[in-house]
Amino acid sequence: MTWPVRCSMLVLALAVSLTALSQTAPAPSGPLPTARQLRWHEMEMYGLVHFGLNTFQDREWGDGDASPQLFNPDQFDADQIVLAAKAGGLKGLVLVAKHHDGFALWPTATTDYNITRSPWRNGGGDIVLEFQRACARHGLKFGVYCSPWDRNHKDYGTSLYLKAYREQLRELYTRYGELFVSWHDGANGGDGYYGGARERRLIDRTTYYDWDTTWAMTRRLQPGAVIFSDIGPDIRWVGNEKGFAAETSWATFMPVAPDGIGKAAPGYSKDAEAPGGHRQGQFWIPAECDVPLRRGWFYHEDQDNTVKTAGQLLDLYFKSVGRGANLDLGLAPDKRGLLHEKDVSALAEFGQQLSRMFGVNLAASARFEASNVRGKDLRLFGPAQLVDQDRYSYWATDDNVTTAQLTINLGFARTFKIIRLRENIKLGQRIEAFAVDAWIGTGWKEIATATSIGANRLIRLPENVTTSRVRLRITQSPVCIALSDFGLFVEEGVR
Ligand code: FUL
Repeated sequence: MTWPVRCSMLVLALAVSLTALSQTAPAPSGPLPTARQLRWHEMEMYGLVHFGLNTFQDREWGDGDASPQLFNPDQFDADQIVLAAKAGGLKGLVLVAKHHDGFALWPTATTDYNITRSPWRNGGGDIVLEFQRACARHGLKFGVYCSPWDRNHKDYGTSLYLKAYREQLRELYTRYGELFVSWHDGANGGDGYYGGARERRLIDRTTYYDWDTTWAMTRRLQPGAVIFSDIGPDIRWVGNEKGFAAETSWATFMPVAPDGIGKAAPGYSKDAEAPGGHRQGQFWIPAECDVPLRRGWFYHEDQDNTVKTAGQLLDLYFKSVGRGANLDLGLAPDKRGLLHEKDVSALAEFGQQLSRMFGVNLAASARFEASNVRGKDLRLFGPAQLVDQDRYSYWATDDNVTTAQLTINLGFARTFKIIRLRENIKLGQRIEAFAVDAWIGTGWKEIATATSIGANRLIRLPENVTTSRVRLRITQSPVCIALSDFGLFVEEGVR
């Protein structure tokens, strides 16, 4: 080999290894989200529709003995409900296909206690299908909630009921297209009609439902759907029905039984641990914050004045989506089969405020300076990745750099009130603490500190800040940084 050839080969080898070095992404850290969980995180908000015999009885929990003849929503319009949800920024709807009273909103072969026995459309209707089709028409995802507790079923408490319950799920999983979630609540109050027995039936929540077998079926028939329950396996209940996660909330979680020792199960877990999750949790099980738009989950005329205002919804948005969780907002169609006008306008106003607020990122055209960029590779790991709207492109630091700072030069004085950060969660939840400073007068002034970020972290400052320079300091992380988003937003006209 001649000298020039040897030389150029050396240069080539060097170039190749340098490129390889600079292009190495940080190693993932801790539990990681699955593809179906990533899609769920991207949704941020969806709705939970409660509608059924309860609506016609003015009740939250029916006993399971009401006549199907009561169900007759003469103006039912799934499009009206779905469009109202869409205007509110909701990206999907979960329909309660069967609540605890056992009344099935679809023509199921598993029980007579279903919609075919109602006068609505002469028994030929299918509410589940109507919602699924309306969601598809308007670009929303669709999911189902089928209550495990069934106060109508005569076999509730025996293995015969469990067979019927699984068959109900099988029908729902196979007739209504691709579902984004299979939602399972943990309630079981004991008393019920139970085919006329009218008694109290208690089951062992840790064994009776044999969830692992059911969820294996979910995976087989709906591989793209996340499974929600108090404890996951994909999404955990946040532990309250008020719509908020803890200020520090980890997507990582380890289900714990109420006694702290036994096996946890849906309806049998330590709720108090759910709002915050566990930093050292073994699984990626982020929180869903469910809360009704009105006081109750079902429609009650005397609750027309309890519809949350757009301002209240925004507050909940900050305390759920803004803490890395998702918001699941309860919608309650009325006896007509429509969302009440008040609910429709609250949703519309909320949606408008959200799009106004997050429409313009004041940091989008800023000049970023990072104290460290992984492998000095600005193209792959530079701070420009923070404003490209891609949740998975990111600013990263070298492996040994676990604290870093970023200066955001806005060019001229801007006023903002909201700060948004996101991590590239494909690499796990990494950052544990950070601070934000603003250049005020002649120096830096700390304007915010916070902890967990994960899929999303929103900070709503107590007042507007006006500055031309902002500084982000990542102050604690066990591993190098992989931040995907930095945003500054205005809050105006929020009622
Ligand atoms: C709970 C139920 O008991 C409520 O009625 C409602 O459906 C709520 C979303 O889940 O477990």
